[in-house]
Amino acid sequence: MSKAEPSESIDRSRELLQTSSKARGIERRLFLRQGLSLGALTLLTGCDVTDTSAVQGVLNGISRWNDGAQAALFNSRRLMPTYPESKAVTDFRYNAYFGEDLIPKIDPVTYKLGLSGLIDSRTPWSLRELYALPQESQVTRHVCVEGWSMIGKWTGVPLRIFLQRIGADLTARYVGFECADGYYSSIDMASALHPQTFLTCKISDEILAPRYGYPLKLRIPTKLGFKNPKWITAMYVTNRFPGGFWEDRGYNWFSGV
Ligand SMILES: Nc1nc2c(c(=O)[nH]1)N[C@H]1C(S)=C(S)[C@@H](COP(=O)(O)O)O[C@H]1N2
Ligand SMILES: [Mo]
Repeated sequence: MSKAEPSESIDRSRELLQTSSKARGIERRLFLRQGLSLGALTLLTGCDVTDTSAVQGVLNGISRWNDGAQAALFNSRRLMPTYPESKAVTDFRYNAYFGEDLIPKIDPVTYKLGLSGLIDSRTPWSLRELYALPQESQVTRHVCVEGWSMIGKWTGVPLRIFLQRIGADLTARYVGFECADGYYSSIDMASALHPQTFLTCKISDEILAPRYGYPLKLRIPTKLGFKNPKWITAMYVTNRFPGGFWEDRGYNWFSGV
């Protein structure tokens, strides 16, 4: 396939895709992850790959098509591997789109989890109420798209139980999350109901440290790390595609592991 590449324009567009913002880097990684070269994209689409907005349009299209394929292949009963507790790392790596100096400080006394959308009981939940929900633990692997993974132990309520408790419409398409740092993300309902998808309050048997998302973090081992929002302040159920912080910047939305 590389023989057919008009190499000069491809080099130029590679350059364009690599330059400037972090988003450019993401576009390029999206290419590589999906195993597509710019040459292949030219052959597939006939579009001018030196026009980055046209390329981005095609990439978005491919990514959305990929979401549908992944959703169709998703087996809501298939469990991700679990590990013995001895394999769980206690000094877990910190990651966010900002440094540790900007970690949100959340006051446990005034904190409430806001609820909206296709939910019967939309009364906000206090931490005391969240802690009183049935708790389960999981020792699973967290996989970050940036190329590292770690096994950890998280404890919380299965999201399925919480969704049932608040009378969420389980036939709706999406569950969305908003966070204290302005981050946001969303998942499909099948993934939300997966038995290993938890709303967690603890890591390594301790209340989440601020850097790990105090007081509430979604732990969803079937998806990449960036689909595990920390510092959650609100949750909603909707049929309108909600997107996400990195998802709206070029990361594939479904992002199954
Ligand atoms: N609110 C919020 N949640 C977030 C992020 C973020 O920047 N803000 N980063 C995501 C990414 S990319 C990863 S890998 C994990 C990191 O979680 P950890 O710090 O507990 O390892 O959090 C995810 N959840
Ligand atoms: Mo990540």
